[in-house]
Amino acid sequence: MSGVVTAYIGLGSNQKNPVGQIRTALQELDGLPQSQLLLQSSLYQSAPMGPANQPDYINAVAALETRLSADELLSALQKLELLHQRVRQERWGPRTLDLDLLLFGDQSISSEHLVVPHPGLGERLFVLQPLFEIAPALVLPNNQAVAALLDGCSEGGLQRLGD
Ligand code: A4P
Ligand code: MG
Repeated sequence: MSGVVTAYIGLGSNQKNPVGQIRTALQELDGLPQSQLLLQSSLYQSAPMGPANQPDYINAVAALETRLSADELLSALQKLELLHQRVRQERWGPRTLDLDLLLFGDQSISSEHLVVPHPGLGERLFVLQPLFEIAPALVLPNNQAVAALLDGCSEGGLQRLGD
């Protein structure tokens, strides 16, 4: 069995009631086996990256303390996505729930089905801002500081939602 690791997970949704999707998903993360939700960021709203003809996204980042392996955690995240996609079948909307494994302790992983740190992490304001909110001093395995990445991020606007 592996030791305890702090993993950071990016949550995103732009289906109808995305705020509800994200709030539910945060509770579900806390309910994962051998895992405990340590911190959750505020919720943030932004225009879609990619095709513009879809609703705005709601994003957040969570810190999860876990004894699962990275592969086990990825499988668990994919099961949660499926759980939410079942709800989506009844409605329209491009994306009910996207869960990205952003960081897994200080590990760098590059396998066929898992790349950590998540490749989009450094460029996406909707990931960097909530990550910085809960882990302002965090440094990536390649020694890049999240604060520096955020400073250098040129991506467009992000709105923090009130509680
Ligand atoms: N995979 C590899 N590494 C990872 C990792 N670190 N975490 C593999 C999660 N998955 C990882 O993922 C496809 C495959 O990536 C998985 O089978 C896994 O083995 P997916 O989530 O099913 O695919 P996707 O979500 O359709 O693609 P992708 O590239 O994850 O989409 P993105 O990049 O997440 O983009 N705009 C705003 N404002 N906010 C958003 O959150 N999200 C997207 C989706 C587009 N525009 C957005 C947002
Ligand atoms: Mg994804």
